[in-house]
Amino acid sequence: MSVEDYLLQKLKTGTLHMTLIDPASQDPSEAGKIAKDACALGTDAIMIGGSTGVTQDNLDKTALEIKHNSNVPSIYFPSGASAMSANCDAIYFMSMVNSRSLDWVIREQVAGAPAVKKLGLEPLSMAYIIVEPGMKVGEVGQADVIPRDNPKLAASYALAGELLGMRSVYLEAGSGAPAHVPSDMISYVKKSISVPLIVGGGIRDATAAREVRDAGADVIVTGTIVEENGYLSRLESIINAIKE
Ligand code: 1GP
Repeated sequence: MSVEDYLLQKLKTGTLHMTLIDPASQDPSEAGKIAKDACALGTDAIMIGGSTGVTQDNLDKTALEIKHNSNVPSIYFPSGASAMSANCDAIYFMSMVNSRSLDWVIREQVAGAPAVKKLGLEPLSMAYIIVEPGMKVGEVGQADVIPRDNPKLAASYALAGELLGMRSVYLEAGSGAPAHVPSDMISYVKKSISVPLIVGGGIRDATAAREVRDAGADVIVTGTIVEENGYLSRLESIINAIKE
């Protein structure tokens, strides 16, 4: 079964959780341990990526350890075309649709497409939308961040992505954001599109995860918490809140 079919099947049972692991944040064996823990707690997929510091070497080694230690698909969440690994099951083939730079809208995709094809990576097409504050990814990606009080603008970007043929939409507040994407924006975007809605950035506890789920997110991504000591109980309460 393709990763996309797996995700679509699982979505029929409720909201999904994905654990984001940044290859630049720990050594590969630690990444494998995090993946194993996250699988045991019920995460639905592992995303691998980060805004800076991902190299061919740390990506290959981290993705391999994750593959050996998990029983869910691993999806590469790239920051550009410079690193690509066949050790991942799929790749978010994504465009930062609100970037001011053509690099992140299409040029990196042009540079990376032949390697995706050659490696046989399954592409999961996605419109990536950066919401205020945007954090590092908003800065690096030169995003025209969506103001937090403008859900209509977010929905227009999301719908434009869907109409261009993109098969999912990601609302991103930025890793480590002090607040997640506002609930009214999530609801407004969810009502405007018919493809799965992924939400991430700044979701740090069960209350926030529940709020994001209830607002209409189909997939909730958490990253930073697994980089902190004693992440197990926190990750467990977030995944339980999403699945309850
Ligand atoms: C970043 O949305 C993800 O791309 C995860 O964000 O690190 O804040 O959980 P956090």
